[in-house]
Amino acid sequence: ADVGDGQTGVATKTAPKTKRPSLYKVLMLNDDYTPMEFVVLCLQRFFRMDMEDATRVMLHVHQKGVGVCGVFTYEVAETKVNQVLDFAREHQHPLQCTLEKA
Ligand code: TYC
Repeated sequence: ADVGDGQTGVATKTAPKTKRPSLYKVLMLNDDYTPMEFVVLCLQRFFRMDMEDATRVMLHVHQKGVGVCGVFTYEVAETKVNQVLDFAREHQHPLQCTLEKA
């Protein structure tokens, strides 16, 4: 087929490529000093969990050492990590949070 670009031949179709963004887990880390209620508050405030889910995740981290708060695109995950770290620092708690490729 003449495709109008000065070339002739068999017309081929290229499927429109949509690239899905990589996803990242936000992990909460246990420590001996941050109050349980403060961790629950962080999970409610920055990860939009209700009291029940926030308590379940906090207890999981408390018992296992680490837990997943959610899975997000890089930019969103990074923002949430920084929100938790800033809020913890502000309240002088050693709470740590990080991201990891899903
Ligand atoms: N281990 C803390 C305590 O006993 C509670 C805690 C839970 C701290 C989860 C951090 O990510 C954390 N007060």
